[in-house]
Amino acid sequence: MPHEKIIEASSKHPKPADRKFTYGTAGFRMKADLLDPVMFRVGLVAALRSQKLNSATIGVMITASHNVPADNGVKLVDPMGEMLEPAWEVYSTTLSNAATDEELAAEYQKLADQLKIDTTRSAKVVIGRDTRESGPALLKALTDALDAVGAEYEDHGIVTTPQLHYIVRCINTHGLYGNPHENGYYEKLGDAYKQLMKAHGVKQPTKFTVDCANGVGAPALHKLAEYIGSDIFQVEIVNDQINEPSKLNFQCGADFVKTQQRLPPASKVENMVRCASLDGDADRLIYYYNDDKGNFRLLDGDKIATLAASFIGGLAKDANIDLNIGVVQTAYANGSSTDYIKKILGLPVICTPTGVKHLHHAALAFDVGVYFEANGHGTVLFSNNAIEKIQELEPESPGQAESLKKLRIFIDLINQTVGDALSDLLMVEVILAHKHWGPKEWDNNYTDLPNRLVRVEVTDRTVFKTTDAERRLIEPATVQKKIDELVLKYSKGRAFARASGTEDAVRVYAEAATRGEAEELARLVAEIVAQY
Ligand code: 16G
Ligand code: MG
Repeated sequence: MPHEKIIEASSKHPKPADRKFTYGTAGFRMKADLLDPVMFRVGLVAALRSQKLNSATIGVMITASHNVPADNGVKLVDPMGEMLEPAWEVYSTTLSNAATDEELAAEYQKLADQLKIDTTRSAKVVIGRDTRESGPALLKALTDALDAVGAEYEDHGIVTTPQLHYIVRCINTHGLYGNPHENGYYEKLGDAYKQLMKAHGVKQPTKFTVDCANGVGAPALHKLAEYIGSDIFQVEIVNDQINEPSKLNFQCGADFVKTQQRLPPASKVENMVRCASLDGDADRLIYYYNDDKGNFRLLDGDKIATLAASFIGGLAKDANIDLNIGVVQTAYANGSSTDYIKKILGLPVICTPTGVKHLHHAALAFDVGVYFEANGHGTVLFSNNAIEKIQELEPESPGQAESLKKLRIFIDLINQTVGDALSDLLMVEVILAHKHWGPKEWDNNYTDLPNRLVRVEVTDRTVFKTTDAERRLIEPATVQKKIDELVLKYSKGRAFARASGTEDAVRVYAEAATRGEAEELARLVAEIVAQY
């Protein structure tokens, strides 16, 4: 009886009575020493999810991304490498909160009955984890659950989050998407990069520096760089000390650079040298440089999105192929980037709530959907319709043939499952090389409006309810009216407040024509919010 096995196995992973767990924007995430019972329960959910989907393989990624080393987390990956279906986030929350081992077994059965899941059929799960010290013990809690219900599993060890998403898709497409292991990933991306650079005689502009946040992106980037070869990929890797767990995300990583607006201390580079940072699980990328006067300049997710959209648009035009290209952003996108996409690139823009799953979903509406959050999560999705069009078109001139060929390879260069720092990095390098651009030329596409992000502690952040893709508050009742009145006083002013999905706080974003105005607007909106 799986029932008794669940109860017995669960007794080694008891849930503390005073804890309430929630599958949030990025799965479960908390202090690692609290996560043990959650991991066990996630194992049960993963097995049920696989059984529900006719034994398709489900992914489990153990990571806490850019959080401090003492944290950890877990998230589930659906068969095509996409994020878990929202209804199952709720089931995960329910199972994780069952008070006792018996209650857990009962909830498991209740869910199976409710969803008509045949729990005797085979369940398949693949697992990956980041470099955190707590990873192996949490893996054990997970596999204890998988063993209890007789699920088959493969442990892929230390891999980036996007690598695990890639592996899941490869398995479920029976290799059509690529070979289902870490090396298959380097081969697929690396070959596409080599072809786009070498076959076209394009040279990488200069050496550049990548900060790997002392996380899992470091070994992955070393392997990728080795596979590609230093003749066409001249990367200087810093913050790659994964054997010192306390250094993870410390004074480095995409989040550090974005919030501190400065180079990580380890990146000792000359002015005008382009740099990039990954986060702790390598699903987020930002670029930056110090200009000729030594001023820090950020090239964030918005800049990556506009670079990608304009390059793909150009290729499509030269290939004489009609593709409906669109860009998906969130409210955090700088107003200048949105203007640039609409007015200069002439492309449609959709704004969604924060969180990769929302952007990803919206991007599916286009033939080519470019989605990026300003913080650097994002990718480019090519629809089946677009891929067919690109594969089938017969070129009528050498120029058209060349662009078509590049477009075909470009699809393989970009991870289609989820935002991927390494894949995005190769994409940016290819585009800069093709355009013969350094960081300054890229930066010059448009000038960011000065902006400010503030974190506000409130008594209860759940009272803040938003609408219009988080750009407006509907509750508490009078707050939006006050924000509207304030914003009117600032040239190019825009501001919004939203409850964080990952921290117990409300975030306030403001932008305006000058730095002083942006800061003042953010401060005043934060003061309004802080009253609740
Ligand atoms: C999570 C999301 C990220 C979002 C961030 C917002 C994923 C994989 N990650 O890290 O997309 O930008 O949360 O955090 O979806 P916040 O709600 O605390 O502002
Ligand atoms: Mg991450």
